[in-house]
Amino acid sequence: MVKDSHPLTRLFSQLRDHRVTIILASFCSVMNKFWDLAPPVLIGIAVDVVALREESFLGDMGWSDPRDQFLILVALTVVIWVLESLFEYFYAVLWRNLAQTAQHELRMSAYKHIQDLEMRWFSEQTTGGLMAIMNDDVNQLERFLDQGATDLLQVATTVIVVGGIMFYIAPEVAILAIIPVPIIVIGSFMFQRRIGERYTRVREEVADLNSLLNNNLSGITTIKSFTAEEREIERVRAASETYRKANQSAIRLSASFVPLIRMAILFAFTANMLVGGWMALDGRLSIGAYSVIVFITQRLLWPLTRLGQTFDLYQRAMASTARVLDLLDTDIGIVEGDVSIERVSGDIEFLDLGFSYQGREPVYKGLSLKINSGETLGIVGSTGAGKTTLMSLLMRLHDPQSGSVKLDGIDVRDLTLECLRGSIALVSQNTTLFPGSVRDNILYGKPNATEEEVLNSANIAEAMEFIRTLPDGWETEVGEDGHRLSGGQRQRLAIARAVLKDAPILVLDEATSNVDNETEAALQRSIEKLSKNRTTIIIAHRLSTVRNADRIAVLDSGGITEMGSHDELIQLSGLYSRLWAVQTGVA
Ligand code: TTP
Ligand code: MG
Repeated sequence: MVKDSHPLTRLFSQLRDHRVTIILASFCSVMNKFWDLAPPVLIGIAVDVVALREESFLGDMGWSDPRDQFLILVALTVVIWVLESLFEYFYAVLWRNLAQTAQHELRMSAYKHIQDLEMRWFSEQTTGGLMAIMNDDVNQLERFLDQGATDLLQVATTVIVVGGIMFYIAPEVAILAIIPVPIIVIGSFMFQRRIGERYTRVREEVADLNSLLNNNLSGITTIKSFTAEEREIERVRAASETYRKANQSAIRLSASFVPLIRMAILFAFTANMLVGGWMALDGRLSIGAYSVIVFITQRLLWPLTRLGQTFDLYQRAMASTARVLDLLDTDIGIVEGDVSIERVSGDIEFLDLGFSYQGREPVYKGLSLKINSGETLGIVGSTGAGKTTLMSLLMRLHDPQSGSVKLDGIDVRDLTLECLRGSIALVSQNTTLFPGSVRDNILYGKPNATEEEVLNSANIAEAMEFIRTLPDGWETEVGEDGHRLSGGQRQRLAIARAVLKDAPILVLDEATSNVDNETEAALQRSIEKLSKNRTTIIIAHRLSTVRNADRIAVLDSGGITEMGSHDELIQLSGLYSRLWAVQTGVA
């Protein structure tokens, strides 16, 4: 799909599976309007019958008795009203269902696509912005399909049918009635442009207001602890006020639209009344035809007053469609390979790595590190040294700019993501728990695990005891991101989840930083057992956490500066031994 083709074209191609529905729905909208325009003609015929009796239009068709003519008229009216209602029902059902389906499909493809995008892309987005695309923009499209598409079709039908009837009856009068139409359409469009700018501002202001509210609600603890309530009220007040002002300026303009259109229609209406009336007096226009003209001009009014709104709906929908489809067109930066290793043994090698986050100083300058299968490796280094990033490169959350990462001798870029990420159990520094029960959160590591496996992993993670004391035990809801648990409890659930995954490689990134020393010691013993038959990488600031590792790597100034067992590193009298001295209080 070409990015710069018109959003409507792109939308149609997105909805191509629903072509038949769109055509049927459009047909029903047009037919509904068509029959909706019939009553003025019926009134004209009725007047014609009363005025001309046997000589009337219906009389000419062969029904000479005026009483019969009225019976026929009634029958016609019933048929027309039934048809109009039927088509109304069908277009409403078809468009609305299409709108819901399109909304659902678009949201799902957007979500699926977003999930596959690389971390680098995410770091350039705001959650608020992405939410806006998946909610507001997708909804906007629904609103357009629900109402706007029918409106546009029906305005067009009205203008064509009313124009056609008038031209048939009295071409001179028809021209007078049609003259304002293009002016109104162009006027609406220009008006829409101007109000569009104001609506854009409203949209921006509401986005700002929302992200402020969002941030404040999730940061309520910080606000309270700094007793910043007054300041925050002031900030919210200012943002809400700006939003109100933006809306008011849009309202001022939009409220003037319908009255203006009404004035334009007034011209057509009075001109018809006058010119048509004179023609009727002169006998050049039958009384029935005159009635049709007067009544049907009225019918132009209502759809045209809605035109501004409809254009508005249309433009918003197109802008939203463009945003959603642009998102769908975003390239997935991380392209997976197709090699899948039968049994990963857990040999990891970082070779001459060069990597920097966008617009930042390089994190590594040719870092090389080999981790043997089954080994337990500790990684230490100051804050921001690049420990977490190294694990991100291993899992291909990012790709390095130079050098390579290998798993069992195979470049990770050649592996399927399923194979690569499936063979690594990660307890990350910022664990995310999902709303749900304690059990659900542990099961996240292996949804089809048995009860025994779940209990076993909770045991290893030293989580059994506190789970038992929770009000609902295993079924206790942990809340959004586990906020109803303590930091250490969250960490232990995260460990249990990773243990349950039972992968050949286990990565613990500051996984025990929030638990007390006693619990950590217990955890270390179980992790040691666990690490017997798998490659284990332990990242920690607390050196006692990595002390028992087979080897410890010190990450500093973009490379591995020291490497060896705890004792060897102490002997070396480098950074590690200095840190050890500080932490144990011997310095
Ligand atoms: P990390 O790899 O996150 O550093 P770390 O894990 O060693 O630090 P800590 O002990 O505090 O957990 O980050 C390495 C550098 O990369 C750091 O300077 C911050 C920078 N960085 C970015 O520029 N963008 C990012 O998205 C991330 C995650 C880090
Ligand atoms: Mg880190």
